[in-house]
Amino acid sequence: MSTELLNEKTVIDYIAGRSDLNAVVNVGKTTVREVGDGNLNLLFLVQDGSNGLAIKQTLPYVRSDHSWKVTEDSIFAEARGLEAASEYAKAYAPRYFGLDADRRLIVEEDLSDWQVWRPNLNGRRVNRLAARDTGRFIAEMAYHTSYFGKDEQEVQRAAADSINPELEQITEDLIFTEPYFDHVHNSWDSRVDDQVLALRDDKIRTQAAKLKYEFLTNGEALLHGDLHTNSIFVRNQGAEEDPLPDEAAHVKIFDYEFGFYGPVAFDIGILWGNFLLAQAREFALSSSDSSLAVEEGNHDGDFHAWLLSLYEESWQGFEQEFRRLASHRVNRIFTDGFVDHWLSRTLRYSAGFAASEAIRRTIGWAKVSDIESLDGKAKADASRFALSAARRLLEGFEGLDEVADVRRLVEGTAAR
Ligand code: SR1
Ligand code: MG
Repeated sequence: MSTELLNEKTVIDYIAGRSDLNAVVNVGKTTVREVGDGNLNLLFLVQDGSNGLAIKQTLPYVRSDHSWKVTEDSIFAEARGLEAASEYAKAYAPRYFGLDADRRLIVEEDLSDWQVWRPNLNGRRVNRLAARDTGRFIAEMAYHTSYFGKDEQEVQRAAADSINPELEQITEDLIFTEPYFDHVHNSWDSRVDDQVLALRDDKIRTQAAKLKYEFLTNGEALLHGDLHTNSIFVRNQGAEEDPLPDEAAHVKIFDYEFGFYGPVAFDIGILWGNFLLAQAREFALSSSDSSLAVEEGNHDGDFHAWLLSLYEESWQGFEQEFRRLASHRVNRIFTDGFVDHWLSRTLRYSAGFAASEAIRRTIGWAKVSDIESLDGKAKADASRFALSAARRLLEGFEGLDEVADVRRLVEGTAAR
């Protein structure tokens, strides 16, 4: 049976009944707005003029398709992820006020003075160091939840406690299977028919299968599980004369409901796949005469160069932080050579997962505004770019040696 869903009125009664929450916001002065735009949750922002809270409650169905039933137990994955991030990557996690298991909801800090990254990317706004800090976040979670930072039995217990099969199934279907077959969830601009049909080639399916198998079988660390640019808050950069200091946290990571023990490369790859989609949009806009092409105050050449630098910035943030933490690793057979080997392998699979994400966001069920908000030729151009770059990554991910290869490969797509 489903849990009773809150609405903008009942949220106030709910907070009034919880002394830990009504100590944070003044119930008599609160306003409540439901602002969720994810597929699986309601999200209420509760503000009293000075303080705020965010309440996230799972829906028993997909928001845009109520006939598609989904477990409400994903709230437990959300809670585990928030708890782990608060412990291991505190600077990058929203403050967590706990889980209400009966109501299938969690309460966290209201971050509405931050901005969601994807709309900023779509609006050609540069967010310095957001990629670096997302890389650091991934490293901190990866180290502390894996055999690098914990002893073997602790990892195995944590992995057993973190199973999330229903939500993993969504990922397995939507990312790793459906785009490579004729499926009712898929749709695309007919101008890229040739590229979509070419994804059904046996060689491409084999590459997609290698990635799906890695996702299914490599339970090495607790993942975020859905680390796209709508799961990342970025921050105002400060005034030119008083910029946000480099050592401040430039991101807060939210929406942990897809979390489980999986390959660290999956989180990096989802992030990179979304950088690739932002690039596809940029490619399409700069080669079209759309009025969106150049926004005031933003030289598109600079923005394009910045976008291309994000693979390296995020990887360096990840690698440096991971190596720093791994100097204290608990498993003494993990030599320096093994750390190097693990990082190289993670880099290659990250590039592969980036391809899987870019493909499914272009032709599969869960599309993104980077491409969907374009129309006509620009949309077709962006789709063509995304599919073409993703195909090159899918075919070549196993041969990549360094992160600059990812940028080169994507840059090469633009020139084709
Ligand atoms: C039914 S859920 C569809 C997609 O939305 C989520 O954000 C995940 O990316 C999932 O694949
Ligand atoms: Mg989400």
